[in-house]
Amino acid sequence: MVFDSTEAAPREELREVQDGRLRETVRNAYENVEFYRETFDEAGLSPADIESVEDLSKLPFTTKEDFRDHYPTGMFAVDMDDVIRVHASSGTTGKPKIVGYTREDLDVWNKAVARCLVAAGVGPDDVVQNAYGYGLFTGGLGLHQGVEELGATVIPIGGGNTQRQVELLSDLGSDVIACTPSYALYLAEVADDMGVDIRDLPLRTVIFGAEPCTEPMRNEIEARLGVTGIDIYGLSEIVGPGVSVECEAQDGLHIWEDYFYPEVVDPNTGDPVEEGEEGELVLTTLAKDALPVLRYRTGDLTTLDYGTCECGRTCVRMDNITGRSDDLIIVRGVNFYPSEVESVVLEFDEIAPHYRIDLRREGNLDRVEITVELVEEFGGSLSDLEGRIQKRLSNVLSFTPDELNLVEYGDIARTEVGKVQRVYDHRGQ
Ligand code: DLL
Repeated sequence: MVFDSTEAAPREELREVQDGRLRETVRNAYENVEFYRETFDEAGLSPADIESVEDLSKLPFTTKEDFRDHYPTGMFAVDMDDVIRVHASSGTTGKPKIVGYTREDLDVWNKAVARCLVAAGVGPDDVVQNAYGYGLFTGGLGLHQGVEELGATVIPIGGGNTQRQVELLSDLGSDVIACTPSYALYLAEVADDMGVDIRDLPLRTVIFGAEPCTEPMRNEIEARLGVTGIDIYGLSEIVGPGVSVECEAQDGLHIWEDYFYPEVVDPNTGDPVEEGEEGELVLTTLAKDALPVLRYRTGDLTTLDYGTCECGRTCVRMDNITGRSDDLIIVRGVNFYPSEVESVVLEFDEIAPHYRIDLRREGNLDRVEITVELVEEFGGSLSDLEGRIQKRLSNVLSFTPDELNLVEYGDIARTEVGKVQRVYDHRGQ
């Protein structure tokens, strides 16, 4: 089942659509956004030089700094009169990135999210509980309008209110819940405390996104809630949720290529990498009027796979994003990603799926402290457990963290709304 036939169109047909839309996008960006006009002029390029997606590599990248430098609306290609909605990225530092949509842009976004829902196995008869935050964050309204576009039922509860979420899952028999992966796990804990077993409820799918979810974490969500976990990806600068999603095969996220053109580049050199090789995802919008974006460096690390998917969709698949190029932690010359710590945390039944990493500097030396939580019913030997966890961490990270704290169940702050923070870097303070 697809929402519209483009998702499974022959690739030559898709390419024609992409090329036509790219030319239109480039023209719009050049004529209406001073930043792009200057960028083209500096590179000695004119819109006529970009005839097809193959010419994209001639263009410089657009970066997060470019958005910051043109805060709040300097990247817009239309007057505010034609913008009917604004949103903002959920960054925790600095100024947020303000993004805007014309009516046509919202229509594209609605359709992109509706495609995602259908790929996730959601149908018009389903009830979708939307636990993404409403407001400037694109998650809430983004998912909401996609559910309406599809003609399914949306419960606009938003983030937080967790006991009420559990009640509604039960009282309205929600088939699907959309939320961050960390919130899905928190929901399971609260349901446990309320004496409700979510696995006995009709809920069958969690559409999670907005933050990384490793495979072990997905398994945990699926087991604790008795659901299929479907990963949805997106970012405000490009549209919001709905850039890509897993289909029921759970084997990569289909990017809606007629709306968003993907490239993967080496994060250090900016050169394209081979298909299947990991690098930074770079996206170009192909159907956005208010905010056309050319070659945007997302910071998210992934690979692309143009192979055929068992679901019949021809749109390329990207791998689940488990890290960002700026997530990389470097301590004492060793590199690691928080997702590697997470994979270890999730291997142990004796600890809960929550952790935090604190980085400190003592003199000239960096220290890594990892804090994990014991499960409520833990009754074993602490020192034995600590030894086993440290051993696994050393194997996976190739160094032994300076400190491993085992704390009581519930001691690590949960996120009720928004994205969870795992890494606290105190080194610059
Ligand atoms: O988080 C949009 C969204 C809302 C996506 C709801 C999915 C569901 P921003 O606030 O602009 O937009 O943050 C975008 O979040 O560059 C990634 O680093 C991260 N991210 C989003 N989805 C995923 C995902 C929304 N499925 C930034 N897996 C992106 C991993 C994700 N990271």
